[in-house]
Amino acid sequence: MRILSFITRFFGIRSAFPLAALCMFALSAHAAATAKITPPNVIFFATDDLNDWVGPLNSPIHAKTPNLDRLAARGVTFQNAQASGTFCAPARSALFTGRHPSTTGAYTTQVYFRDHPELRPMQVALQEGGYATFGTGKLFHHPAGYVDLRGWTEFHTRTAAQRVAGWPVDSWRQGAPLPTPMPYSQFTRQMRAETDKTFMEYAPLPNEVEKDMADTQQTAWVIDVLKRTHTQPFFIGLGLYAPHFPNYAPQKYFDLYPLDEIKLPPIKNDDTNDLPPAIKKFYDHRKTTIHDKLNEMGLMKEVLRAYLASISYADAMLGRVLDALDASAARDNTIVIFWSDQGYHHGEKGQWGKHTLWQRTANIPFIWAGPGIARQAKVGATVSAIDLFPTLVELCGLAPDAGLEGQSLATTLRQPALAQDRNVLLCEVKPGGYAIVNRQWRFIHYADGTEELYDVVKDPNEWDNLAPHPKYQSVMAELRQSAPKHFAAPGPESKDLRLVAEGERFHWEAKPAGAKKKAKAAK
Ligand SMILES: [Ca+2]
Ligand SMILES: [Ca+2]
Repeated sequence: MRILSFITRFFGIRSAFPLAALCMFALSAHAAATAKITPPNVIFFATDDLNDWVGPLNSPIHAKTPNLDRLAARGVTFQNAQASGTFCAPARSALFTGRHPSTTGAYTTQVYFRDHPELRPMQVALQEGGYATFGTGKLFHHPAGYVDLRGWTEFHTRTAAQRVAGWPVDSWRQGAPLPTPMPYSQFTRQMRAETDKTFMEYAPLPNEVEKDMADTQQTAWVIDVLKRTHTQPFFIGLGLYAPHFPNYAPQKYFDLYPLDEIKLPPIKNDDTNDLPPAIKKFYDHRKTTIHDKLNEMGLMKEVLRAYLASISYADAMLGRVLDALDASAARDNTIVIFWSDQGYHHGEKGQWGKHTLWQRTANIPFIWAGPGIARQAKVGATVSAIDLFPTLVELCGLAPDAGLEGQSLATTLRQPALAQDRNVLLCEVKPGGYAIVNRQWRFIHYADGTEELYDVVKDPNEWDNLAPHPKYQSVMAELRQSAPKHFAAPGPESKDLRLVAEGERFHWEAKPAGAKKKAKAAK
């Protein structure tokens, strides 16, 4: 029955197909090629804060990503893939639950498995579907208390201390190499002197410490897992912290980008003038704290170089995984998925960071390769990271989950020419706020009811907000129809909870009564 179920899902045979014929097909296929009809292995390669500045995508700036180019050549590149959240925590909660924040209430730092223990996350679905599940690194949000420990055959941490501290990712602590001096960047040092904040920190590290970096060590663990003998299909999730700040990367990756060759992204100075007033005020304030200072200090190219260097370092880790896969028995039966949780602004609309509903936060690399997936294909139709879970349900023959809010991309992966564009949802950090995106439009509706509209075909930089023009009212009315009908109330943010570690487990508790008031009074 398991083989039958897999055939049904993998080949997209609909229920109208006569059952008897299907059974005969299943049995003959089983007799002819039992070994071939095993579900595919999956390697999920996750990166953090990586925007679309990678070789396979059409961006004005490209990091050097030879290994991602190699993966794209053997698979499908989605050229208009949208994040499932505007920063790490909500994007990852949506990815693993297959549900948008508007359904789970996980709009910011909510812990979805505390608020909704009844939801069956992706790794549990895979394990129940017969998969051995291996995870390491930043798959979930990186602070302590975010790793959903259910459903893993093994979840690896770099140090034993992490396991009893609530499983933080701790990429830059506990023996990880750090620069001297620290902070290293001129911008961070100035910020530290003026405030107590650390931002835009970067540094080249000596090449010889690459082996000691957290991402390198976690990649090495994945390579060890690939070398094992596997008696059941496997899912391996490798979550890199790169290219999230701090951008510490070995010198050789910085050397790929001479400063005088760094191009700045297209930036329109008065770009925020046509935004709704409250939005303009908020983002213009953020602009003065970082963008204007970076500009004054003449450091933009240095910051960009460090980001590009970190992307090339992440790409090198992908290369190691691909090399290990190619040398393994799993070479021909493994799907590789490359994903980033969300993008990143480098000065566009005056922003250095994420959290926005604009394309710089929303557009992500999303590349799939493996058995049954078309090669050297580019898909311009709009998709979302929320589609990952339902796609795995179909490709891996997992039990259906009617609550999944994405759409399976399995047909598109087999036949990219059949891809159909659609309206995709990206929730903001506040309930009621969202973007609806398709191949032509980005429509933004903030929680306060103000709106923006961009024609991304004519205006790929999203400089001209068309929302105030009467002629676009009907376009917006139609896009508004794709908004969630209901926004779930947000669960408590992690700052309003208390993390309790108990050996290698942990749980979250409500803070004792009065704790919030005391904290407020102390401020
Ligand atoms: Ca992120
Ligand atoms: Ca504008």
